[in-house]
Amino acid sequence: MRDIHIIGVPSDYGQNRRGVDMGPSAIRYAGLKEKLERLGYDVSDLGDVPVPTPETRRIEHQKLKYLREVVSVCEALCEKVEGVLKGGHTPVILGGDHSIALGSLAGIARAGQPFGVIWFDAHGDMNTDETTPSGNIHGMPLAASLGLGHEALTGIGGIRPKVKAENVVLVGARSIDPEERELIRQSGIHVFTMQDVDRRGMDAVMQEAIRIAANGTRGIHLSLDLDALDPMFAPGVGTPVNGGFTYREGHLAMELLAASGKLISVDVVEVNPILDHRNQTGRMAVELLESLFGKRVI
Ligand code: B3U
Ligand code: MN
Ligand code: MN
Repeated sequence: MRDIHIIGVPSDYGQNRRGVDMGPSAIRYAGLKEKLERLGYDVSDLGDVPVPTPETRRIEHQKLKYLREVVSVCEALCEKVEGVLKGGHTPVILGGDHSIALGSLAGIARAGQPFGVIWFDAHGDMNTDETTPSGNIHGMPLAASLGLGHEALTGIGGIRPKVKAENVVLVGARSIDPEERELIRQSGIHVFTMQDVDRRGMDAVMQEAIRIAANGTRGIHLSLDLDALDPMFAPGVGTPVNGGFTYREGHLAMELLAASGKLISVDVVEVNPILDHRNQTGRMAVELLESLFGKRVI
């Protein structure tokens, strides 16, 4: 069994609501390391990637807020992820907002291509500096990973694009901006909306998602935005959207990914302890990771 290496990324530079910077702490506090060890893994916590203090920084670009800081955090994460993968281990990356996934994907790309991505999210994260309604970079990382948008973002890690659209699957989408919708259509990524999950069921959707992401690749990265879940089960996120996955759908999806044997890395993002209730969302993140790493009833 491959060892697990935990990397924290306490960055909230991709959005303007403070709190997600405490995500890694909340997830660790919910017992991540011990629970993965109980499943039989050797688990090392590599600590956090250095993140500058927001109060010492200012916004320079309204359509790409904190661009400089996002890039430096992602470059540092990229190096760590590349090192963990080249050492033969599995990185478990704790955000932070979703902008950090650019660093995760850059590191994976540097360790070897091609790979596939399953992006669990209520949102598309397919905006660019030209389409963004907010200027928040956490709405852009999937686009940037595909080579779309500002070159400072698409160039992180020195590989552009990091992943091919044909191996990218967005699951759980239910809140997409108008121009973002156009970009998604043109990009050629695969999208399973909540309607698809309702109509076909999580089992069929995930089997298909895994097939697409694994097709011709060396494995799959899961980018898990906790806002994919319904706010009833994950209230501690910055931009909750009603109508998300139930507790059981979330676990089934993780179990199917575990059974596929294709997982190479995972990032868990957007946990915001300030908006949470007694760390419910941090605990949910850990429970989902247990299922992802093979926890079974019998
Ligand atoms: N699509 C919107 C909102 C958003 C994206 N990702 C999150 N929220 N978490 C935007 O600002 O790009
Ligand atoms: Mn997201
Ligand atoms: Mn989201």
